[in-house]
Amino acid sequence: MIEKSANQDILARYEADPIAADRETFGRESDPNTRRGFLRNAGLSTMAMVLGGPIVFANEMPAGMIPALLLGGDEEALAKLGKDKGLTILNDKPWNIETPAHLLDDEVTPAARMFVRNNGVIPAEFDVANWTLTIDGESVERKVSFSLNDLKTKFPHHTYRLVLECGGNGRAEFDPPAQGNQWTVGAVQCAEWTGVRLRDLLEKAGIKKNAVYIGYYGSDTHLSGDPDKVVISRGVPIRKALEDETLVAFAMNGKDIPAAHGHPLRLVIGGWPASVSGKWLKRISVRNKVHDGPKMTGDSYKVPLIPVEPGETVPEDKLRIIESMPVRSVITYPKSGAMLKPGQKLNVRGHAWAGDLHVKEMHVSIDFGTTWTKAILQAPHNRLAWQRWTVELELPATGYYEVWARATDSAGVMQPMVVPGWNPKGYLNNACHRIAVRMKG
Ligand SMILES: Nc1nc2c(c(=O)[nH]1)N[C@H]1C(S)=C(S)[C@@H](COP(=O)(O)O)O[C@H]1N2
Ligand SMILES: [Mo]
Repeated sequence: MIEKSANQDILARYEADPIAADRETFGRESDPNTRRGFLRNAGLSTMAMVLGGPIVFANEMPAGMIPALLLGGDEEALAKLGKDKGLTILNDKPWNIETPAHLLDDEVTPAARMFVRNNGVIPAEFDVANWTLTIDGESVERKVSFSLNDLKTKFPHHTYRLVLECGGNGRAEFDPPAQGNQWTVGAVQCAEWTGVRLRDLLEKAGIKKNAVYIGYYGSDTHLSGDPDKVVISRGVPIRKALEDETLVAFAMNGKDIPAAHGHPLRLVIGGWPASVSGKWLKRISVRNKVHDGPKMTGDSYKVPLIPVEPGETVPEDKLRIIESMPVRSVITYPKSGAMLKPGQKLNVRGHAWAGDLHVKEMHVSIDFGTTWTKAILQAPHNRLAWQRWTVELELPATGYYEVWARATDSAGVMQPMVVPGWNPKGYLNNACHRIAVRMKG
């Protein structure tokens, strides 16, 4: 019999910090790259107790491998993170979870259906009572700190629905493939965030004339376990930081922000790669130059200035930082593969968004892009929120169809029907989303 509480405890420890849990359980006094030789110690008996018997071939077990008994199925892991069982786990160290298109149908994305993109480990605990946000940097008149209570009580509250889309959404379609999470279409969400304007906080610190950029710092831990190593620290030019919709948020969808999404405080910046929306927010630096934290430099979140050959190596000075995200849409109903009865109308709907712009028109095609039908498109709930579109179609005969969806932004730019410009890190694939629909007699 497995001791349930011990099992849960070990699971919780592995979830919070797999590397530390592994070290705690097995010890690490011999070769750091293999467990060979130290399973004699106390770690072995602890693990044997949890597993209900000794690991017979313990000496052959690779380092860092969690015994399969301790791994739930995807559903179990998803449930523990408060996620809908239909989501797709792309990686569990760190957690990266994608939402299938048909689960993005809600107007406001519920927490259970929000994709998760972590670069490091979710903080193990949150000292909410003593949580502070510090504003500092070369370009502030004075360094200031706020408690959560200060933020909630001393500044006006604002609520916006904001599209947060990972810069790598759609990466899975690039050829040759780009390294990183193989997102398809579901690394996007539009939740409702409540907080204070970053602008109001920056004004308290006093923004110097030479301010160029802001950079955030969160409290997640680096995968290496090194407490001094920053996981990710990105930011935006000061003009974007000062926009009305740029929030330091303490609530999401009317509740506390969930652990995976930045509890208890998060920077939220709609329309730009979601990597600029720093989770578990502790500090914002106002910089006198383009922020240079981890994942701002090198080739992170950058695309070639001019088109390149697929597979080409692009030098850093030929890359630009991604700012506003390109126009895109997703079909959220029906689910791909839907089966209709003869004569049944096909109702299709989804969302469309366009970075800092808005979506002007939405079209769908059932003949591989030969002809297009205009969809009904709603105005956004607020600037930088996605827009609902709906359309009713008639299928001329029984058989197999594909529905393609194409949005046009307020500057007249349309989504491409095929994968756009290849780039080394696989960003900004905004090709039309397509689903399969069948009609059978
Ligand atoms: N502190 C911190 N903030 C972060 C990240 C992170 O790993 N650590 N990931 C970023 C990236 S790359 C994305 S796409 C979004 C994902 O937000 P979500 O997990 O709430 O969907 O958070 C961003 N903010
Ligand atoms: Mo991302």
